[in-house]
Amino acid sequence: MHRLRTTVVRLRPIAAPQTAKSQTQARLAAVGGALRTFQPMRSYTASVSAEPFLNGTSSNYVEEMYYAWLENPRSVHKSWDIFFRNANAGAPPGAAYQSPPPLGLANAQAMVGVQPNVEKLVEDHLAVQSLVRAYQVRGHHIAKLDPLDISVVDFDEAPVMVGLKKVEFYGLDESDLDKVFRLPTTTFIGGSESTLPLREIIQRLEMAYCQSIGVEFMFINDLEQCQWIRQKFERPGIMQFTLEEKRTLLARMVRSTRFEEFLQRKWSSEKRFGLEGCESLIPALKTIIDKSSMNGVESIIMGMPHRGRLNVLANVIRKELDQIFCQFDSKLEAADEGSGDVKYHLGMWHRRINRVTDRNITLSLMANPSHLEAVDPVVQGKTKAEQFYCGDTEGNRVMSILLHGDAAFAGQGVVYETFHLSDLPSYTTHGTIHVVVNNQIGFTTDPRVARSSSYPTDVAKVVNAPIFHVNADDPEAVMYVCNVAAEWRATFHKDVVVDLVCYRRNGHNEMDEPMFTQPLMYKQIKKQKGVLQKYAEKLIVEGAVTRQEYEEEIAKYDKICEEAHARSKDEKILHIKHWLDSPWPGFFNMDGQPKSMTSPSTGLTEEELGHIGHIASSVPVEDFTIHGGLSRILKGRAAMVGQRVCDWALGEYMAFGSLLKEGTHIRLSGQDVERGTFSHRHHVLHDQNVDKRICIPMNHIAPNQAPYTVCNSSLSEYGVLGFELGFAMASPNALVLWEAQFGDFHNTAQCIIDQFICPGQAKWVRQNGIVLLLPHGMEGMGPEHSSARPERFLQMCNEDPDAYPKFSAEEFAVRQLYDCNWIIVNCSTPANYFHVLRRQILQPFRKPLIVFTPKSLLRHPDAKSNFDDMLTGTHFQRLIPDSGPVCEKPDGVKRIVFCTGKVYYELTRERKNRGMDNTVAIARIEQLSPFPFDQVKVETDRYPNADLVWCQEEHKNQGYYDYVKPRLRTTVDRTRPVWYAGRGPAAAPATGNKAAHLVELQRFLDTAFNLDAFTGQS
Ligand SMILES: Cc1ncc(C[n+]2csc(CCOP(=O)(O)OP(=O)(O)O)c2C)c(N)n1
Ligand SMILES: [Mg+2]
Repeated sequence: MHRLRTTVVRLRPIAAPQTAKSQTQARLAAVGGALRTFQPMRSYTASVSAEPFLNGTSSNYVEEMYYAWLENPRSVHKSWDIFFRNANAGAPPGAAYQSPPPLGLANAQAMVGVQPNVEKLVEDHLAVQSLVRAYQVRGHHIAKLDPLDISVVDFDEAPVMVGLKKVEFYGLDESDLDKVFRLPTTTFIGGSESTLPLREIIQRLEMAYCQSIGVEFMFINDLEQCQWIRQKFERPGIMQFTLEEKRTLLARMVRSTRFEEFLQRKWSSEKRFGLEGCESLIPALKTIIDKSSMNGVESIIMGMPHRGRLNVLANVIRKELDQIFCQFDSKLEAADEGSGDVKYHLGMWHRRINRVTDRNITLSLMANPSHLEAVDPVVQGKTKAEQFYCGDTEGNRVMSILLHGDAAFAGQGVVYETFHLSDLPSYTTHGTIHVVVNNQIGFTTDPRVARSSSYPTDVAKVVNAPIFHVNADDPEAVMYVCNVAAEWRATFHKDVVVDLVCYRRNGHNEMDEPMFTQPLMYKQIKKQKGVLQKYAEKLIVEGAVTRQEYEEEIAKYDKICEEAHARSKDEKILHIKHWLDSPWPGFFNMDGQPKSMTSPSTGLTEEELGHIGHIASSVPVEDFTIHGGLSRILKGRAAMVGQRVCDWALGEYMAFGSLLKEGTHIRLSGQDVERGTFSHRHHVLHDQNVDKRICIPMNHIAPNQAPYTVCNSSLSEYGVLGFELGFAMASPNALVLWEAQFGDFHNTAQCIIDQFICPGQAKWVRQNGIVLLLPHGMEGMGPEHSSARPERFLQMCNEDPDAYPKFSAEEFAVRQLYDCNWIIVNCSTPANYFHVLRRQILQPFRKPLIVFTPKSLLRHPDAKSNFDDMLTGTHFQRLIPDSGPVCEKPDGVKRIVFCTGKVYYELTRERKNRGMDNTVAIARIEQLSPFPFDQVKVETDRYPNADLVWCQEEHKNQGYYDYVKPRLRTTVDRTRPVWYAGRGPAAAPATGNKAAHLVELQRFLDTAFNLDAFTGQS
């Protein structure tokens, strides 16, 4: 708006040689192209002050006319035609206007009556244009959106100045209602007419914007998109449906309504979070799916909360009804693992023929936790992955639909985080259709105290998504907006929101009494006729169906339900695997078990290491200028390769490069991961002379390699981690990693960790191999940025600390891994990091992997690995034993210090300084979970005369101590005590004072090497 005004103020005559045609082309190009600017078409030389009617308020109108004139000079009034011609021909300021030739009598009267004055003509047209615009901007405020007619939407009491009675507001009066006005090009209400009487204009605008649909779109800063929406809602006669469409709609309403009624009849005391009050959700989703299938979509991934979930499973995804009904039988026995949390949380995957389009379509509903909206980014990640694997770069074949409750949509921040992913190159799914079940209540809380925005959907405006509010008691209007939403997505590949304004007939669940808290609303709801009944009556009156047909349709569906119910009683066993949202065909054997129980060697040949090392230290494209500092880094890498050693970054390179070469896709995402927070990675090289020219050497490893995706993310943890988890769900054959900027930031994604990553397999039988890289270490940087909170991850391991696992020696490691809920490692060497990344893919099952990654070790001269530790035959070391002088005389060793991660280097330095290399052994537990009981036992047996110390740099109530201590005790059968050397308990993860940090460090190192430290203690 502002831009249009300013450009018109700059109106200057077009340079003479330019033809109107070329101007029009320029305009069209500007509208359709990426650069949406009007500047090139404007080259007027005269000041606006010389043409008094070209002031700010008339400028919109004049601009519209000018565009229309460019396209067709006859489309504007003769006087304007002359003005624009004169202006174009370079007439001096003030001279371009000429009195218009007299109009034909009839025409003149019809247009604006006796109109001697062009200024009045302009003003009246401007008024009409403003009126049109008022409807477009604010018509939704007065649309009849609320079936209960008690709408709680707060528009700050700003009156909407539209309607036949409010024309004075625009400087018009009642006598103008029958005058004919030319319609601006920003409206389509005229259909094929370009002029209409004002009364008709208003009536048509009321039809378009103030009935059951409220369109919110004028905030979109793209003219083409606004025009597209206008024509979808303004064209006369748009809301007409064929008989067949109406009957299909009725049949869908019957299914939706009778399904809930059936459940209510059979299981009246069960919670089902029914859909009553928003039954049109089912036809809404089906319309979106039909239309999208028509547009070529083959797979739809859906995420939704509790409300109406069973109905969606039954009537949209088409899960067999008996499979749903049997979930209400508490005597079902579980046939497989999983918590059996079927009804409200488990997902579903189903391929079927879409009856309307006769095409195959795969529908999946993602399993989700109670945590509202948490599944949103997960759905997006999975959608992105499916698009990626089928080469669908535009989102034409795979799409997502997200359902929301009104309270959750407004309240949960992850909604905003997910919207912000929607247009980022490495995260876009090319448009999501959001459907809000806006029952105007969240549990017992009404919107007036639940949100500060007018609508629950306002968050979507941040990405310029159009919002179609619709009265859910008008199923035809619902169907219409859903069709438009699907077309919008297919046309612009951008997000869109359908806001189904409805009510909730029962309490939050069927056991709740809503009258406690919403007495007036529920008095109204009790009076409310059901939407099916209302729609059926409408169609019967119209003659679209007979009452008998309607009743037959009901009886038919009731019978289907009854028969399914009878079948469900035979169901004795619950197969949770039938409720998987992402099958991994071919990855498991027929019984869903791993194909083998061995982990192959994760090492590489010398040649492979050399080759990847070479790529890591070179620029594999011509004429590419990298930064001088980076040249030095690459030279350093080349030197390391020459010496057959790796630092941390090179170890990671070796793991990624080799997996890519072997055909595994790798996706590394997180804040600043391309360079690496600590400037150590540099996976994307930037040409210093050419903007946006980049090179990713990792994609130049081998001709048939898998692609490498490395992407800096938005500054979000919850959204991005959820997204990557979803990406990792789609296929077991990809290494998907999310790196936190610093490990402590993971807690803003805690919900994804707690609800999905940690218990995902146990709850939903779905394995996931996502890797979390969490920089961690006490380095005197203060309480922030220090701790990735290992204690929290360790506390959530499903392993019994008090029981020594009963596995054979050969299978010990792999069986432990298979049984665990996640793997937690803190590697102290690049080689071990390299191995654990490769093992993640080479092992025959998938588990989440949490890696506490180093900061100072990235450049620590001792934290390097020799190629020998990465060669074929080598593997990940769960525990790295002491290989120094202690090995020669183990009996003489007085103490064995167990530790993990970076503190190892501090311990070895201190030991050396104290000359205790023969008396104290140091063992590194690299894999914390599953705990390497077997290997720890080897160490404790090796040093029978040593006392056992756990040393950590974290505070005592943090880090690993509480996790490790009982396991060490179990390992030695509680025959030896386990002592602690580390910082004392504290509330904050680290001191903010560097000097205090160093004092603390020295103090616990003193304890670790003081052989009398624990004497007399028990
Ligand atoms: C993150 C989160 N916080 C709180 C809850 C508890 N809770 C369950 S449903 C609900 C109300 C949801 O309201 P709305 O989003 O409008 O959905 P509706 O139940 O009305 O369909 C709440 C607060 C939850 N499930 N998730
Ligand atoms: Mg609600």
